Amino acid sequence: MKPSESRIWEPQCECMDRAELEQLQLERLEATLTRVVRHVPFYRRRFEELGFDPDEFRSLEELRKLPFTTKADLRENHPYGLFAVPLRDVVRVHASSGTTGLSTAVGYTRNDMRTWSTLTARVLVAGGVTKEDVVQIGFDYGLFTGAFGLHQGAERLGASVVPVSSADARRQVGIMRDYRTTALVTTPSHALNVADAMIEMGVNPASLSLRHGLFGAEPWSESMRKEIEDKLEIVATDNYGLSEVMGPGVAGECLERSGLHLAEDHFVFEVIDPETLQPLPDGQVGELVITTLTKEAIPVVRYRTRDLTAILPDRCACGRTSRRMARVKGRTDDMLIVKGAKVFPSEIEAVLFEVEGIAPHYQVQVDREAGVDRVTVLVEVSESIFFDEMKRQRKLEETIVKRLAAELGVTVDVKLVGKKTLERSDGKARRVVDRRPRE
Ligand code: DLL
Repeated sequence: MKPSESRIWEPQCECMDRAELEQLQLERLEATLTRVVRHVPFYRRRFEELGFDPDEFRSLEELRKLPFTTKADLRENHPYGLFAVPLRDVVRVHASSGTTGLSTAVGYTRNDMRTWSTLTARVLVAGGVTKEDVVQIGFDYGLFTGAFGLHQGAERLGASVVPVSSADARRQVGIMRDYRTTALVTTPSHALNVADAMIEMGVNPASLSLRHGLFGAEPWSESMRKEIEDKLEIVATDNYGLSEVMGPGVAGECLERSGLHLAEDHFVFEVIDPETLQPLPDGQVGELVITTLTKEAIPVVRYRTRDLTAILPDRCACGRTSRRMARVKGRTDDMLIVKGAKVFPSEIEAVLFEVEGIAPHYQVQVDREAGVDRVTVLVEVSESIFFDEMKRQRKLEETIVKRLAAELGVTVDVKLVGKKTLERSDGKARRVVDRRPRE
């Protein structure tokens, strides 16, 4: 048996025959649509306007006729306006992290909690975690769904959970060493901070028990994965989710690491063109749209995630039959238009990790001068380079500018800054600082 074959938490669901899965999706979708029409005035109104009757719903394709739900809809109905159950049936409330403004409340019934921990357990198992593992959770415990979500999944599968929360990187290293942590769960940017702290503290990764890293909650690049894996001497997997539909557990990589398996028995996934709003075929990058199939407290229909990805067409070698999505490229609202070209911070990141002599910490600043957007990439460099002669600094700057121009198709400004000048985050990294005046 290949090692990956034994790493499936719920084979009866994750390896389901496709026709059977689609039938299950259809049944669950009908139930969800009936439930929202009955219990959520927002959906009732919208469906009535359309003359849509859930009882006449016959095929998954018909979902495309329904309107999208957006972040603005959630905001207008904050905190409990979109809940389909009374608050007495809600056992937990969390919130989206508010990356792009006000965060919005989400709730879970007892059944939702059960589903959630099952799905995060799937992600953990797919990433190599077993009940023998000691799982260190480095996400912030609070309204953010990351810590509680993965914590519950790890407990569910019987692993030993160390709920450190989003402590400073050195503290994470100390605990990792003392508690013999075998799996680290956090954001990729925090994982890199932990790796750097480990080097500074003179801790040899080979002396630790750490083997797996499950990272998510923010975009990261393949080059960043390599950097983290090399520094921490682990296997790192990517996992994705968003609080509006549940939190972590929506999708996660298996050890094949060729795309994130989608929990299709609990959600319907579509990819649309964010401008025309038309569905895109598998393989094409567009905005991910998610409909919940089993959520009781706050079901959502065609939620526009603003995350850019593609559904991968082929089957994975691991044995799961679920489709996968490509690593998230970024959010539609993170996209910068530089001299007419579309640029994502993750593309900048991928280049930076390949340039020798720079610490891979960066920030993208956007200003507007005389009506034109100006992008400056701040890059941290090692002390030796920063205090080195100007000539060497210039040369490095030029190399980065050239490499970025080759990749992005436009020239952006690059500024080298000293080590640790850029803000470090214990949670999601703030990669873009937008200083353009608000319109
Ligand atoms: O970040 C849920 C989560 C927690 C996922 C822990 C994975 C691990 P929110 O705070 O609501 O929920 O933020 C959701 O974060 O729409 C994406 O833009 C981004 N995001 C989440 N996971 C990834 C990922 C959690 N693996 C928003 N890659 C989403 C890229 C991600 N972006």
